[in-house]
Amino acid sequence: MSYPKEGLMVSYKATQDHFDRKSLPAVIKHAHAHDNIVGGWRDPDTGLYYFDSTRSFPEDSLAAALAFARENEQHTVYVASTDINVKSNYEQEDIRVILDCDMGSSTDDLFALMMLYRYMDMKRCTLLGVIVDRMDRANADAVDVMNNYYGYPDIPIGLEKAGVKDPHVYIPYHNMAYARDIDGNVLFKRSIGDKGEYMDGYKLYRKLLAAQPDKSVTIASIGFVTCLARLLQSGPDEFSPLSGEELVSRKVKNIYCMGGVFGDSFEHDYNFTAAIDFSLKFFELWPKDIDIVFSPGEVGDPLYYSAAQIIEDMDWTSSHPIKWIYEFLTEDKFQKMWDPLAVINAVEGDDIFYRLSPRGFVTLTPTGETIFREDPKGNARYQLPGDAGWSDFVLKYIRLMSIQH
Ligand SMILES: [Ca+2]
Repeated sequence: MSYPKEGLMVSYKATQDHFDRKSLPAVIKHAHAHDNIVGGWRDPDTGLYYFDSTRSFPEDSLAAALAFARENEQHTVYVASTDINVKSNYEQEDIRVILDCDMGSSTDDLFALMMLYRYMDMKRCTLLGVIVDRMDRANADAVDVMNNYYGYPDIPIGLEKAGVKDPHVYIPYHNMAYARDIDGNVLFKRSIGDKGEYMDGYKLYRKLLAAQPDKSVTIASIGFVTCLARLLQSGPDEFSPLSGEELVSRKVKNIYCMGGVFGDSFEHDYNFTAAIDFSLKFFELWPKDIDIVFSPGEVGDPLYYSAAQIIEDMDWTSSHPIKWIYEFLTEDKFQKMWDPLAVINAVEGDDIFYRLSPRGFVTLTPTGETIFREDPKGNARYQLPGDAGWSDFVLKYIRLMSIQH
């Protein structure tokens, strides 16, 4: 007998609920006839060992493992090399997501977007569109590159055209879309050519929301709220007779926002203060009965994804837009994984990954402070920081997504 060192382990439904000496032979018989793997765990509450005949998938085949988990009504996929369990959420319905990002500055936006493509591969969500809330078409072209690279070339992209002037750039990767190899050939494919136009971000919001069922859309906002503020102030147009506020009230289910400072952290919030006039409008006009979950910077602070790990995790290909940035553009030693936390929460729901604060209302001051007032009728909650084990788990989960292909 030996212990598997790697693989995505999923149990067969046929051997479900076997947990005593008497039922063990049936499990072993099934395992012999299938994959020769017996998985198991001990329930600390009952002291019982549960055995299952188990199937192993390569660790870069998460979509196939999850499809098998759903077929077999299994709640988890066990990742042998990193000793983590990934929830299959097999009963969850499709989540319709709009991603709103400040692409072109920090690379965690790219990882958040990558997670959404991987969730789509796993049939966990539908990405309706990507809004780039930072001006400059190169940033939208970078999203176009990502759409094409990950096999979703038709996902619509909107671009902010009257937003924040020259916000700070942390890593100048906006030219990634035009990268060339040493022979001068363009490295990454795009759908929208140099002469193509991007729809204004708030307009694309209006178009996408108008076409969706009521209360069905989840927004993951991981940059500035420029386009959201303009959406909320917009009037009727060719896409909808509703005002922006009415459209949001009618169509949006909830929003997950990377930003805010709560609890013990004193770190300055970037996303809201960098676009403060837009942020104040957003906080004023966002409907008070639509849930908003904040992901404060301190929750993602311990999640260091190092440049060496990024390059290693993407060694399955010689040409990758995120890896290219770390190979050729930046000396940065790591990127903190702030933005993926809002996306993970948006797709996986509120009960899986996080502890959330009680409900309340959040207001924003003109200096960018987020003030939380507890109230059971409030629409706002925020993620609470996890312990070291939690941070380790989430980083392993994001890294597992990086190796999928
Ligand atoms: Ca961001």
